[in-house]
Amino acid sequence: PGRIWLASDIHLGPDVPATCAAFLDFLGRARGQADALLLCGDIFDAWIGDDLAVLEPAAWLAPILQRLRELAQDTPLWLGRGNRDFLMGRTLAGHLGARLLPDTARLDTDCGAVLLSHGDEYCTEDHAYQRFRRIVRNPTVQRLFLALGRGTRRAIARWARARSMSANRSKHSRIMDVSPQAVAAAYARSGVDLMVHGHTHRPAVHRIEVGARMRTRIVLPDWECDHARPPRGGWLVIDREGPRLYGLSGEPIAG
Ligand code: OKV
Ligand code: MN
Repeated sequence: PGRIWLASDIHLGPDVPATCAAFLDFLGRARGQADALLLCGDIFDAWIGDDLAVLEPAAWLAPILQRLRELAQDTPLWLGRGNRDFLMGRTLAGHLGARLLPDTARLDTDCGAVLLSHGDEYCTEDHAYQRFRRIVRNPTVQRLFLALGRGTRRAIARWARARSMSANRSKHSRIMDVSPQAVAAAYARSGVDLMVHGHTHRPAVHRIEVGARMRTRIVLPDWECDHARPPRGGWLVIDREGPRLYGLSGEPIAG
């Protein structure tokens, strides 16, 4: 209830200072105008453990955590895990004064029920990715990973990134998008008319008929301010007036 702001796929990291700056800017706007801020995954381009980030945050990360903490003091902040920052956990949430979103959340908004998730669970055609996802989301595997030292975790992360980059080069773009069947199944299961997710980096407002009902699927934009001309990014506002997408400087985006 109230005015909800949602953003996803910001992919913050040490190599994208302009994106980090744009995100800090966004947090400043959200603090004055949002009744709640929901970050729907891949906020960070990599996350190898809350312990490292909270105990000894890197120079690029410290101001981001600081601003998130400040915002959470007067604006409810919800953190959703993505396919990259799936290791974000209760230590980070506690440190920020934020709450963790479940993988799929059914939100009660001023324009009805909304099904919210990161979106990678709908990419069911990408079998290699779904296999990776099952392995790294296994609690035992995660416990083992988190028991490793910082250097070893970093080395594994570097290796995983290199492997994934070379694998993605040979994947057809249809395979990297959501599966229409998976989306239809989620509508049927949940009964909602509005679904919001990120992950695919294909921002859009899709209107489709499922089970003789018009449904809307809003794909949140990814953020890229360091190499992209013009810079990309934005967020979704949901309130009594319905869902609306905004660009990085707060300008409305058609949809
Ligand atoms: C996140 C992705 C790297 C995709 C590894 C167990 C295991 C966790 C991890 C390592 C990698 C997260 C934590 C990262 C997502 C990539 C490359 C591709 C497709 C293990 C638990 F199994 F190796 F022991 N990781 N990092 N990818 O660098 O943030 O989502 S990461
Ligand atoms: Mn993603």
